[in-house]
Amino acid sequence: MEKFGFVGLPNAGKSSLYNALTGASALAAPYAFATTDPNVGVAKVPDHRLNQLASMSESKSVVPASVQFTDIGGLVEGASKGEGLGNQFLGNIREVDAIVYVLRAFEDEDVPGISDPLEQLRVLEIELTLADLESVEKHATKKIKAAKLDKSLVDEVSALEEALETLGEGIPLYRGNLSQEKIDLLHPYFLLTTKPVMAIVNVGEDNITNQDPVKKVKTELGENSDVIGVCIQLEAETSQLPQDERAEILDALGLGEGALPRFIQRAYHILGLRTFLTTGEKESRAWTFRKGSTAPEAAGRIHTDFQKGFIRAETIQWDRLLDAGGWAQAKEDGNIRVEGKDYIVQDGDVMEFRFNV
Ligand SMILES: Nc1nc2c(ncn2[C@@H]2O[C@H](COP(=O)(O)OP(=O)(O)OP(=O)(O)O)[C@@H](O)[C@H]2O)c(=O)[nH]1
Ligand SMILES: [Mg+2]
Repeated sequence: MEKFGFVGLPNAGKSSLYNALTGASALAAPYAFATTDPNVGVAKVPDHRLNQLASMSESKSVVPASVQFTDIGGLVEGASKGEGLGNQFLGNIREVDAIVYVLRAFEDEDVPGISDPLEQLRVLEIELTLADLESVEKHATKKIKAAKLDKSLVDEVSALEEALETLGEGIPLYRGNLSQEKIDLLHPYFLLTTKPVMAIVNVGEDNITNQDPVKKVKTELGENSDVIGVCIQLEAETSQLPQDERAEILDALGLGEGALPRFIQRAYHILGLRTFLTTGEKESRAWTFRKGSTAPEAAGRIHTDFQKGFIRAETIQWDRLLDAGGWAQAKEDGNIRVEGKDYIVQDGDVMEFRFNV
């Protein structure tokens, strides 16, 4: 399962966010490094399409997609040189597929630490960038030498050189101009700043409707970045309540269903994950696949036999199926397409696979 990691300064609210998502009670405390070993949890991806299909099919069970997230210990200035949890911390970040910066904007005298989200972002980015710079420097000289004899290394060396230049200017690679091809060539070096990032700004409970800190971070990370304001404390406290009570309280505060469903959806998306659906009386289910997967690859998410023995897929977009009112009707109307092994599965496709084992 794909996973993303919460990265932030001590007391930013990472463990509280973890608790809000899982309803768990990991230690959240007003002192630095309350978390040392990472907490790992799973969140269901909310999907209204799945719910609509399930009620169309009167499915007995409904299974949403899920993603994994890791609550990592706090990072401090100098982490790249071993300060605080240092190397252990950076090792934890290496293992995730995407980074969620948790930036504190709430003010609370009883909780030490800075409340300026931009200042925190600066510290986090510097530490990750320095760690990457060190990794690249370590490998670049060797590779440049090797490339003199082995011409097949030319592209990799040029990616390393470009990374070196960007990182040397203090710019994380996700902000730099490296092409996706070059980023892919850097894969063997397990860098941190080649991972996709998003940010959560933890706004105070006395300031929930103030969008300023969120806007500032978005401007800094770029207009296309994913930045979400969440009052983590509130969401964590209400996560212990039954679903309907929680919804009522959040709604009364003008927060709708809360920020967490939107957050999970965005996180899923930036990981390059997409959903196809299956639906029937027994079960409606959302399945995760990587953007760009072919029909047999997607079938393999259900069962390896489906991939090995793939014959063809029958498919229709979820909303067209809903319009038809059911699979049989859609088929009669000629709206179910038959696709072969080269078909690139689209987000929101409802699939049935034909296979032979
Ligand atoms: N007032 C207020 N307090 C908060 C908010 N979010 C978190 N806190 C408090 O801040 C303290 C630190 O929160 P944690 O979730 O433990 O922070 P962390 O990022 O996991 O910290 P480390 O594990 O030390 O890196 C706890 O006492 C929380 O109750 C918030 O939105 N408002
Ligand atoms: Mg913590």
